[in-house]
Amino acid sequence: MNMPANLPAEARAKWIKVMEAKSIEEKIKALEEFLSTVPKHKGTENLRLWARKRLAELREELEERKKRKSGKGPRFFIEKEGAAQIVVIGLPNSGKSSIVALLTGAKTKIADYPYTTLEPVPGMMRYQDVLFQLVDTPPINPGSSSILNNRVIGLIRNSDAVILVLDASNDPVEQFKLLLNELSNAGILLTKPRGRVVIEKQRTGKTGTRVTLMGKLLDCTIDDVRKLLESYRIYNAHVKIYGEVTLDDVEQAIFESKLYKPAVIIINKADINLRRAIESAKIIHKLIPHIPIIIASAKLKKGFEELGKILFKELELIRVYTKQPNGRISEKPLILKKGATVYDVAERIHKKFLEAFQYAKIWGPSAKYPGERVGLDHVLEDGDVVEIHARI
Ligand SMILES: Nc1nc2c(ncn2[C@@H]2O[C@H](COP(=O)(O)OP(=O)(O)OP(=O)(O)O)[C@@H](O)[C@H]2O)c(=O)[nH]1
Ligand SMILES: [Mg+2]
Repeated sequence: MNMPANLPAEARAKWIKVMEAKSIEEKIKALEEFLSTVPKHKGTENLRLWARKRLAELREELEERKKRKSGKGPRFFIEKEGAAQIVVIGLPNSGKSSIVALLTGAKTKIADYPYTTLEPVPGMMRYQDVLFQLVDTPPINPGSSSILNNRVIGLIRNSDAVILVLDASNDPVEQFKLLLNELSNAGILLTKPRGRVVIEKQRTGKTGTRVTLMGKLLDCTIDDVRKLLESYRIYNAHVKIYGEVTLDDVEQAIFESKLYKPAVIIINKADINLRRAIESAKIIHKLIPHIPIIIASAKLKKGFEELGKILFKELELIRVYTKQPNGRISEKPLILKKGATVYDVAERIHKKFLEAFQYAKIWGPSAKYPGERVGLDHVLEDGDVVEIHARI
């Protein structure tokens, strides 16, 4: 969604109410009021579209909650388990359930007709010593704002990554475009933005707005950022800028409208039309070069060998093994984000390790030599062993 820069003051003021809403009911009411103050012209078309979609999502979420409270209806929220939650999406009958069942053993219904799956079904998939949670989902019905579509979008928003399942017996390129369009309408990006803006609103104290530059602003100054926030009546906030960011990006961050999710494409049913699968992979690769593509067949159980490794890489994870002085190395790794430091490990083990921290010893890829002594800000790599020494 591109936010029009010339939104009237009244609409901006209403937006604050949306941001400050604490309950879903409040948010719905505030969003309705906001929408009624947005002038109707071409420049605000995307914004109005987005706001209406968000409203539909919120209303459904409210319905869901009511049903859940009364014990009726399916749950459309899956509790996260394992190293990451990966939602498997696709058009009807593409083989999503077959793939999730094959890779996780989950008991999910498979049948030769569309709309077999009506509720999300989770299962665990193993990659070396890492477990990923795959979630089978109902099919996406392109171009409709059906309840199921909104629910799948909701699942994606809450997930760590998506797998797009395309059907080689159909037209995979067309399916990919339809899915991509559906996601982008819902504000979900599969392409990593150049930069990232985090806005932490502070409710208490009159500290003013602080801007921290971890990256750079491309077309504006820190002062412009502050002024923009003030035009939305945000006076107390901490704005963090990562990577390369424009003033537009800051405005979109105010509206919390875009979400990036790492993605992997599976072109399934390659047993039916391998040539088309390969041709389509080439075309899709040209469209979006950075998304990995797997050509596979759930029926023949072939082509999924690299999936775990690819997911691990796309999710930008590392495994770190802990060890007590003179003790054994833990069997289970800690799963951390790339760029994590000894600080993150100490914090994960126990807060007291942070307070009493003296030094850490490191073995593995990030160590200059086995048993290197390092401090809290040492950046770790996949496969490191960490031994923390603390005054305890
Ligand atoms: N030939 C072939 N058939 C497959 C393959 N994967 C799945 N199928 C068949 O395709 C049909 C649909 O499979 P499902 O796994 O139910 O597909 P789905 O995407 O979950 O379908 P919905 O839940 O309705 O969206 C079933 O008849 C499967 O047996 C494959 O790799 N090759
Ligand atoms: Mg299914």
